[in-house]
Amino acid sequence: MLESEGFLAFPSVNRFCTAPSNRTGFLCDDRVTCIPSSWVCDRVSNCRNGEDEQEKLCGDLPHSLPGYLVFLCSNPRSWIYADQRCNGMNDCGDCSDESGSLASCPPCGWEWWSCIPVRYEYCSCIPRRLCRDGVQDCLDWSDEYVCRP
Ligand SMILES: [Ca+2]
Ligand SMILES: [Ca+2]
Ligand SMILES: [Ca+2]
Repeated sequence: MLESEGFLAFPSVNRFCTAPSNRTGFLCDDRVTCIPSSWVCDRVSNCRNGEDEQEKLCGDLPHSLPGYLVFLCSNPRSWIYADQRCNGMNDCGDCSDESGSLASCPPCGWEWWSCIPVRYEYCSCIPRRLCRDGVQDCLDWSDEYVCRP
């Protein structure tokens, strides 16, 4: 359990934290700032001292990252950041981060409409703002004829 939570990379510090919108995050050295997982190793310093971009973390992605920041897609060659799991977007490319048993996401929230999307970027629901916008987003056209924005 300790290894999977990243204690090996940070023997003395547990940097797990919860970023805004309930996303899995990374705690900066100031012990207050919690940045979303996907801001780690994105080549932009988000922590004051740049500790989110240090070589020890980013040298061998994703293995150099603590496990809680990483979600492994069902395709063994693909991985995403933990905060990209269950965010409605098809980040793995095969929807294993949204509709797979690995991800075990809750059902689409009220701001989403459940259907089979026609666009690759969504998996099992589309954002409600796409309802009645004059463009087909669901295979069955329910976004244009049933859904209310
Ligand atoms: Ca960063
Ligand atoms: Ca996703
Ligand atoms: Ca639409």
